[in-house]
Amino acid sequence: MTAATPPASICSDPTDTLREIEQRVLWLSTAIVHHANRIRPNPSGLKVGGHQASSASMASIMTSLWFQQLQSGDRVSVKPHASPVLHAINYLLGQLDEKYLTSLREFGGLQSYPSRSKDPDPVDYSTGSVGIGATAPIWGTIARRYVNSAITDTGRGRQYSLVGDAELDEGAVWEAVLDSSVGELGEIVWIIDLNRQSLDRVVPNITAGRLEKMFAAAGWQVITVNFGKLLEELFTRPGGEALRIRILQMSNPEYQRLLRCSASELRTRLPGAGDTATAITELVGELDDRTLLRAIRNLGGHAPRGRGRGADAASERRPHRAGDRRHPEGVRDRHGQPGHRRVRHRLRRRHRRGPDPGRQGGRPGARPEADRLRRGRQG
Ligand SMILES: Cc1ncc(C[n+]2csc(CCOP(=O)(O)OP(=O)(O)O)c2C)c(N)n1
Ligand SMILES: [Mg+2]
Repeated sequence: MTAATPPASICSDPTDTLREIEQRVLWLSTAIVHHANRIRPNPSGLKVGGHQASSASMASIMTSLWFQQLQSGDRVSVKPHASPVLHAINYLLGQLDEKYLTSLREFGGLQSYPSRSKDPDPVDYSTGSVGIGATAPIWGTIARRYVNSAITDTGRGRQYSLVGDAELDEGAVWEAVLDSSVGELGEIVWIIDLNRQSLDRVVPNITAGRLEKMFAAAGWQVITVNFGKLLEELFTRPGGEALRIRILQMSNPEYQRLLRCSASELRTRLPGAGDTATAITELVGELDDRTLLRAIRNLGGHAPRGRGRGADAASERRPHRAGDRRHPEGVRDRHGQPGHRRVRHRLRRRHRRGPDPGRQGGRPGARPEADRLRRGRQG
């Protein structure tokens, strides 16, 4: 297996360049799974597995992150099912030998899920157990702040969690989101991949609006990047608002079905049966087949400019985005103190109180770190 041939031209528009890279990442991540299941000899006949759709929904986001956004101090926790995307990116960056591309889920090869200890290429966080990967960067942030304030300056950076929408079923996620000390960690950025799928199944009732409200209620800054440039432009035309509402209100299975329609089927199905059907029919009647097929899949998560907008709008003071290295003191918490100092004070208070009893016995189920943070807040 080899990567696609080099681009015929170096594109002057950075968005076009990103698009070229994204296509390679998408192809490679799909091919990594395909090869493991359909090409590699499998004498035992045991199922190999892998999740191509789960990688496809992350290809644009991860391309934008790695090739446009990330800086040296940043760390990323990648949702389990997107491990082929991470390996494809590492390969393109020269950090993974080509021989591994044919080794997904093979003994000694690329792991099913990102693994710091077993994968041969750089992985910031191991994420096999859903929920753990999403929240691990919180501990990474606290650890880095502590090391920076108590031992030596190791630099700063954002801590990204790339989270599957079905990962939000995990209780550990909401325990972390609701913890008020997490609200002071401005480096944290979670990117939720709302692909409406879980374990290759379309989930009928994941509603973006409800999730937005849950994060916002916990004090997080929420930036929703729903649509790409083409759809945004269509929404400004007569019938556009009706189209926007129709897409937002349709069920997940219906939307997924439209992605597999021919242009003529789409013209029949997309308007729906509501009062606005005529307006939507007239609007899509203005579009040629190719534009119509592009429009229905023109979501924000696949549009580099859309993600750029989201990143630019993110605050440095609340989770979702902060901790810019251009600010030497780091992020200020709501008391006006640099956040890392606050963590240091907590740890000092604990030190004066003596060792943590939960840690002494090493009892199963003890959660000394969380307990310590809570006590620190009260003390
Ligand atoms: C604690 C735990 N429970 C269950 C699983 C099995 N599992 C693996 S990925 C996943 C969720 C997949 O859905 P999502 O996060 O939305 O990713 P997508 O496939 O859509 O990319 C689950 C339940 C797991 N890995 N860990
Ligand atoms: Mg999903």
